[in-house]
Amino acid sequence: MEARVAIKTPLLDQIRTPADLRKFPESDLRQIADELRAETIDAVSVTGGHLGAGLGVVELTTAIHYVFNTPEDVVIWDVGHQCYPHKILTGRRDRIRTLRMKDGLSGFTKRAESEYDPFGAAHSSTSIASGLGFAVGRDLKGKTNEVICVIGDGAMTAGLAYEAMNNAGWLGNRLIVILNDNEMSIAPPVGAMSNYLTRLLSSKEYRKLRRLGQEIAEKLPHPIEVAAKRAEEYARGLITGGTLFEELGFYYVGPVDGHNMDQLIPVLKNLRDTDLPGPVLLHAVTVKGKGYAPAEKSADKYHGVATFNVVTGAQDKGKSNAPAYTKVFAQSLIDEAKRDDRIVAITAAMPDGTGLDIFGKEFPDRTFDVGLAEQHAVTFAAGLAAEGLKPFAAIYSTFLQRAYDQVVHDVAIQKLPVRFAIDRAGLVGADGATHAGSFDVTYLSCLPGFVVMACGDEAELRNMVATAAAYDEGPIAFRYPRGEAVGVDMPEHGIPLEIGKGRILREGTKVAILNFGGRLVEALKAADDLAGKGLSTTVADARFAKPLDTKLVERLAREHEVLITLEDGAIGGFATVVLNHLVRNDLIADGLKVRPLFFPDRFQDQAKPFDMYTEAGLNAAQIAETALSALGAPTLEQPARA
Ligand SMILES: Cc1ncc(C[n+]2csc(CCOP(=O)(O)OP(=O)(O)O)c2C)c(N)n1
Repeated sequence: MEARVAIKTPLLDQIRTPADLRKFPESDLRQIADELRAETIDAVSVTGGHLGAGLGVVELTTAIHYVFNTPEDVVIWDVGHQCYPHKILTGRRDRIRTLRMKDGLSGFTKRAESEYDPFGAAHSSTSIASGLGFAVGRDLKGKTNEVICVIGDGAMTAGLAYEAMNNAGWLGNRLIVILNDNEMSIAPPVGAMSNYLTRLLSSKEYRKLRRLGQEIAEKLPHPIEVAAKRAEEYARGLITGGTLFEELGFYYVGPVDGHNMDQLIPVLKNLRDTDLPGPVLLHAVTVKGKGYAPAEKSADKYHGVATFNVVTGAQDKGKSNAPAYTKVFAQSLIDEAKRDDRIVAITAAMPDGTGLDIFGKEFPDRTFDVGLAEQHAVTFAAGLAAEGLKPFAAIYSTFLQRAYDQVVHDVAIQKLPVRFAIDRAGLVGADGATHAGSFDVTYLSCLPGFVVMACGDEAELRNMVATAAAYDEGPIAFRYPRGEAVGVDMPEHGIPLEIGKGRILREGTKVAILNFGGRLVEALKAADDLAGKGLSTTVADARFAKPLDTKLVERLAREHEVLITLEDGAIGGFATVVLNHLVRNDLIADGLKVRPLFFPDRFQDQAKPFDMYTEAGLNAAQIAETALSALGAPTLEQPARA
């Protein structure tokens, strides 16, 4: 890597916690923010991670910790991907270059990490609901601290945010919500809410309210004055209707320039010092990637980056020999969609992450980015399926959790043929436990009528896309891991698989490894290791957790001394389906040792995927060890691995 530019941070060097920050005069805050921005850029250039969002809130972060008495005053960052500057100011600067690494700082807010992270996150739109919980709890306990939630305009498109605002407006507890409006989600935001916020910033009515906002910046009126002022404005015809936020019971303040300390500090002080009892929404306008030209210029504003060169902005993206699974999915779906015009695709604010940006270029009218709204995405897909279309809902395993009742109630019970393309199955590395795709096989395999597939390589993924496109009987899901695929030869077109039929890749006699999903390569390596010990090993790929290939399972159980099930998911998934079949049918004969391998019963912190899989006991050497110890044979010498 090229030499790094040394940065100078004389003021930031004197700040360990917000208490140190508060000792500085207001006139130094501009420079402190600039130093904080430089430190954030430098840190992320060596760790990779979320950059654009953090750069957009440098001033807000500085101002909030300056004006409010954190950690007594509770600050909740929505999603938490913008919290790196917050971590630097709250006692974690010395570890900021361990972000997202094994034993390092989490890339999100995390309760276990700091008292300045009162509520952990990583999935979006939880800040107002949790903040309201803090506010109501505070009032019940007779405390007087503030609760401040910072939520982006992208996160503001999720139903949960509205459910919380609806409740907050009704309950009327004191709560400060800061809407960080950068007119960006990961991709440019979509939907009526985005249009609404833009109108809010530009309309005549709001230019008037903006003046009101400025007055408020000088002095926030008492509740009674607010009411009087609004009555008077209505009477004079200045206001024709309240903002959506006001209708929900919030007092709306703004818009303010979220990078201008001279605006932010007085507004926040007034919010702090006013005796307004109910919830307030401060509308701050910011620029994602602010202050770093390569980020400001890029289409996604450097939402998530690899390590990079600070001077040029060039990211160190490794070369790969195999395509990414996501890309294989997108190209396979394009191939199917060319031949079947009923195929449509849905994403919840993740067009790049799911590959639907590629699909969307080919089929703009058949691609739907519904906003950061997985629940709606699934029910919308159910409606499309009921209307006779073939919807592919492309959602990460971890985010589909949010739409579980929609999967059960709107899709499964009605037997609607929604196709679920489940990306980021298994352990995901740097994003850690909140983003691991651990539970989908468990939560889908228990649903009557669901077909649940997982691919062991990219050719299988292509075939599974074709299988899903051809299958009209009911819901069907296929899962695939994050990142680079295996590098196998690809069929030109996908070939639909027989539903419920697995395959055998290698025939042996003593040990059988029955894989489901992303550990297939490790199963084959384990078979090699075992062959080195003279143990003949069968490797089979189940392809389906549901319906299970019972004939395959029975054969493996009958013809081997050890049967290992292998999957990249939690308990209750594939192994449970296999064990259930074996036990109910008395197939565990004398002498057969069955060893289910799946994720451990704990949330695993971030690390490199290989290390996380080692910790989970699911790499080749450990699979082979499992077989050897089941047979009472001497163990392998642990081979040195990269
Ligand atoms: C439930 C859920 N779905 C998807 C995501 C992925 N995601 C992370 S950040 C983000 C965009 C957030 O946009 P916004 O709130 O405007 O914040 P910004 O990054 O623009 O600051 C998305 C879609 C998520 N974290 N949680």
